[in-house]
Amino acid sequence: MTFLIEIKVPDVGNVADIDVVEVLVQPGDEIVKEQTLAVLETDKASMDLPSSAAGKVHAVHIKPGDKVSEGTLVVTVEAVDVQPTKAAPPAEVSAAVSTPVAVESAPVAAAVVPKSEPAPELAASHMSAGSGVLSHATPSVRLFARELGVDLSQIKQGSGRKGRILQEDVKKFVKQLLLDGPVSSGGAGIPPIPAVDFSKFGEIEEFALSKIKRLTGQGLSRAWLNLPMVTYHDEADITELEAFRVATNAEKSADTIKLTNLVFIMKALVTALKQFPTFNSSLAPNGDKLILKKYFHIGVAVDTPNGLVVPVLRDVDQKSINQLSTELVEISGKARAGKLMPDQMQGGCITISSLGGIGGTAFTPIVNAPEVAILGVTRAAMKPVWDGQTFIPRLMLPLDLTYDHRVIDGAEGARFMSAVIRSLNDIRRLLL
Ligand code: CAO
Repeated sequence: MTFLIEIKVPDVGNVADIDVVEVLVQPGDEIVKEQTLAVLETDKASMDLPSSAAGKVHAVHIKPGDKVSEGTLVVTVEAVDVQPTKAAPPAEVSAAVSTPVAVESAPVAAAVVPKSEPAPELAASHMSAGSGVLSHATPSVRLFARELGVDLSQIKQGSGRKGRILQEDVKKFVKQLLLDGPVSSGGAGIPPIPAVDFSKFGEIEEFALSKIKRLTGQGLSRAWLNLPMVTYHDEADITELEAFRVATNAEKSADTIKLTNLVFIMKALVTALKQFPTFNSSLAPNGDKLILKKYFHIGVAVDTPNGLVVPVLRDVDQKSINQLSTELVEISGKARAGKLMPDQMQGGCITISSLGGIGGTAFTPIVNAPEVAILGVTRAAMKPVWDGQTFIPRLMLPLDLTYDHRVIDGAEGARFMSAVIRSLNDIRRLLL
């Protein structure tokens, strides 16, 4: 026995005069449940109208350009083995409302139409996360986006008519994601930071980020999202080191390069790296092996007008304190002048980020991945230190060691830091 089932526009939330954009079936088509019959479009969204019945399309009652509302007849479907007196059970009515209307292929008759909520799928597939705004795209574009794993709600404005999202917009979005990394996209399922129109709150001015800032931002975000990082804080007593440094600098003629703490810290790092080779390593991308490095190249974060850059001083183990001082001045000067060559920023084993010339008591630097650790330095300060009998004034240098916890255990991190501190406390150890 064959029945005709009327499929009508369901309750779409009190919106009337919805535009019919596409009709995707024609008389004679065999359709299955949930198959999209038509695409409807309001000012804010386009939505698929899935079929609530399976069978053969008997007649199509709408065409592109029509305006429809709740209850408008969309198609009639010839179905077999359906009980004519029963409407499809509500649980199965997915979106459009279906009504079996007549027996034996009789003409469509009016019937009491059971109301159904818009199908969860109808709502969910168009609802953008969080905001409740409906995405505006045709089924083929949505299918394309789904295949690429793109959440259409993240594409704020399409370039099609009335802001409709086109396939080109999805491609552009993916391309931008690849260029930007996770910063602008949210990425890894992390919701992006919503756009805010700050001009609503007061006067604003916009500046394009420098290329260095954008690239550094990508690298930092990548590291932040990929590495489980721990930062360990301690202090080195550099009272004697400072006395030596000041005395040595006093001996230097005005035109020679002066020593700063940083070169001693570089040497102390090398000593510690030799003792703890895992700090001089990188994790293979698939995470199954550690690549140990037998060279000692140290990156130094340099603050430049265009942003942060990290030139690398090579073979620090083989160079004298004076040589390193000269090289640091040269390379940081080049960095500030924007004259570093790409290879001068490659090959680092570990990085030092020193804010000591500026101030601070502690911070949490981000590992310059694929390195596994970074040493932060802030301003040395005179502090009262208990020597067992009395407080004595000592120049204490705060150090912050951030490491990749997949490679370095907490105890190893603390031991490494202690090794660095031992060398700085007594720089004669650097000779050993
Ligand atoms: N405690 C106290 N004084 C310190 C110090 C410390 N930890 N570190 C440096 N100083 C002093 C120096 O001795 C120097 O003093 P004098 O002028 O009296 O000799 C003064 O501060 C300036 O030092 P400097 O910064 O020019 O030299 P440096 O070798 O210590 O550092 C460099 C070189 C390139 C690291 C530094 O100039 C720089 O760019 N720092 C910023 C790095 C940065 O931005 N890091 C943050 C990255 S995370 O966003």
